[in-house]
Amino acid sequence: MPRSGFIALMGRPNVGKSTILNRLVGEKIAIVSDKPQTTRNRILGVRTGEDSQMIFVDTPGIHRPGHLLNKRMMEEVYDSIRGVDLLIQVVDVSQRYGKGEEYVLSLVQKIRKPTILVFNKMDLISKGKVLPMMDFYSQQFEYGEIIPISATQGDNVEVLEEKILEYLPTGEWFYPAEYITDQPELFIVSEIVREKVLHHSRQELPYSTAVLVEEFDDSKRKKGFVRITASIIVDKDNHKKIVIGRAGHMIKTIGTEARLDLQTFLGVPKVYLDLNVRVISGWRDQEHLLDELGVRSRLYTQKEIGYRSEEIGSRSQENRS
Ligand SMILES: Nc1nc2c(ncn2[C@@H]2O[C@H](COP(=O)(O)OP(=O)(O)OP(=O)(O)O)[C@@H](O)[C@H]2O)c(=O)[nH]1
Ligand SMILES: [Mg+2]
Repeated sequence: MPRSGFIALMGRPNVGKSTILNRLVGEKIAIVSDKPQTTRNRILGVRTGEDSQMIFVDTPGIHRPGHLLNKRMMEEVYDSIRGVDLLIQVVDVSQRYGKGEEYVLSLVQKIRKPTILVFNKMDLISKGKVLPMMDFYSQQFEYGEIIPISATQGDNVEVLEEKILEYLPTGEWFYPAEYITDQPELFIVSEIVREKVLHHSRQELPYSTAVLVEEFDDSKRKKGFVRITASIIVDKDNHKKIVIGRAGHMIKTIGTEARLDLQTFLGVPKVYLDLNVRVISGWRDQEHLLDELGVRSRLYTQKEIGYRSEEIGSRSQENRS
């Protein structure tokens, strides 16, 4: 009998959840950056083996919601956790334990589902340092496993995979073998552009930028090219100047890097990418724009979890939103 089931990745922003997802699925389906709050919606990634199907759910990093955007991001987290068979709580071992981590832990304690604790970024610390951390966490919750890994180096990821399988129920597959993600192609296109914006921006810009694909013409795809027009949406006029850069330098770099990745992703030798920058002040609080941007709104799952998203605010003050 095959094993199959749902596994949610949860944790603070920037701990490496999306990197782990991409590793486990074996394809880059979620964008990754060194800025917190990179992932804004839940992302399904499926890995089908000979007699198993693991369905991973990557979630936005848990933080204090300020704007409507951030509230929706946290709703995505709660919604994702609800129905899964297994939770993977990801901790960045290079960061000190603080309020944010404490809040994630309190959620895990409250949800009481089978949970694997993953200590990620082991390449950044000496092995000895992990023992007291294991000791501390194992006193806080009865984790099924505690597994130290390095997602970027791939260290110990197979061990994690084997352990995950042990926690999945026996049952038929949910998706066909070739199914990899639920993310629409157009959404991934906009995310690839956003990833490049994140790579090149600093301070508040990463939090206040979005990307909207305005035109996607793939009528010549068989001939080897796709034409894309996309807007980088920013909150303020001075952000627009930063994204464009001196003599258009920055937007040119973003465009070049995005184009190369888009060619790989779409499997065509040539992508024509036309990038604009649009200022829409307060976009993070505009319902219709968030809808259009694919930051979905779902029903609050307070009942199942017993938490209000506002509570995150009082628990993890150190995160910005
Ligand atoms: N050194 C090191 N860096 C890592 C490792 N895993 C992830 N990173 C880096 O950590 C940063 C954050 O990774 P993401 O995968 O985007 O983190 P996330 O948890 O999905 O973040 P949010 O989407 O913001 O919640 C990126 O710069 C990654 O390259 C690791 O094992 N070692
Ligand atoms: Mg992420």
